[in-house]
Amino acid sequence: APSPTPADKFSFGLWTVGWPARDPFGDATRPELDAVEAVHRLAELGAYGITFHDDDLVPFGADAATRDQHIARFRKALDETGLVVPMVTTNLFTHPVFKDGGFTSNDRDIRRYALRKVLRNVDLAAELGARTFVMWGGREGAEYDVAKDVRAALDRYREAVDLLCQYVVDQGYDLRFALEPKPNEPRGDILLPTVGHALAFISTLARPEMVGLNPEVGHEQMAGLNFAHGIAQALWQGKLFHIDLNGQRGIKYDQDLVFGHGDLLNAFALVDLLENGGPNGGPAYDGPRHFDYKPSRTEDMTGVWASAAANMRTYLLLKERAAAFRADPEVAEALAASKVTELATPTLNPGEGYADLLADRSAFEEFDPDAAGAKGFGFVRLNQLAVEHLLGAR
Ligand code: GLT
Ligand code: MN
Ligand code: MN
Ligand code: MN
Repeated sequence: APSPTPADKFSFGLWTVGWPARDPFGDATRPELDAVEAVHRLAELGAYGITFHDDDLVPFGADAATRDQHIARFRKALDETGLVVPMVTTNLFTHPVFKDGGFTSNDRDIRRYALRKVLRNVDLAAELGARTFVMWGGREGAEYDVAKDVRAALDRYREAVDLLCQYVVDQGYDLRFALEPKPNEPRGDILLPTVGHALAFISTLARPEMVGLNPEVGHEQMAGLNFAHGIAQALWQGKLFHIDLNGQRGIKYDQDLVFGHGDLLNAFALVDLLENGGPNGGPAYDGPRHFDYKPSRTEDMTGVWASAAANMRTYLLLKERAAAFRADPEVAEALAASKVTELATPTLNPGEGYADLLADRSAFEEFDPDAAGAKGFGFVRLNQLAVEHLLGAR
């Protein structure tokens, strides 16, 4: 595969390569990474963007002068490397004050404080030219059903998102919000647990057009869901504003592995969807290919940079394999034989309504369901062709 270049639009969270690998059971295994070094190393590896939480860049509670200093050195590194900041997000989960959530904490003063923290960071996002503002509500949830009025919590969630949209409109910022679903961890149950829940929530907002999704591979897979299907629906509804790529092996804790180091076949389908848009062609997504992974705790700093490169290389390899799959005449023939392409044909004829359908004897009276039911679709053969392309055997 070719080496990554900024044209590939690969971006990384500062908290990913910067994770010192502290987990609930063990201490950090790596030193803190300076944000300026992260910018330089990622640029050298061929990334185009870097993203951050307010508290990744400026320590929580720092005074205004310290904050300005941190932002200034970060900006200088961006200018030196040409790296951009396509997305910014706010940490509403680390400090103890957010232990019952930010926007949906039972404590009203904490909710007001959370809104102020986000508003301040929205200004910074706009100042740095970010076009997407991600909101992962990791602490918005509960462990105990009787301890959270979920309907009131959703009212407060909506109140928060509506206020933030109003602020962006009034300031004239070119910024959209992307909600990131996750089913659990760190809370026992998180609100807006899946792509589907979040899409339904967005439809109730005052300005639904300003709010979309930032789905993460592992988060949907933690719920046993098909990530490529979730992304297809988000695209179908015009809601794929951003994406968090990583790897996850089944229903367990959030692994945040390198992209492709989990369900590789689903990763293949995902890259094919993003790049080729499915059987009828055309790129489906042109936003950042953002990696939200954690370099495993077993790795030293050499391993951190190797894993960062691995995310991009795996994506490009899958892109190459997906292109070969789409270009293979036998695949085209198998897709047609499996009627994959026939699904794009509307079920009714142009102008046809139920009266015409009811009058069409071939659709029912003369239709032979037993004969149709006896015919195979050939999906296994088609999938094997995908596996062989993925394995480099074709
Ligand atoms: C945190 C979380 C990620 C989110 C980040 C954005 S924070 O690391 O685990 O999935 O994308 O808030
Ligand atoms: Mn995750
Ligand atoms: Mn994470
Ligand atoms: Mn994420």
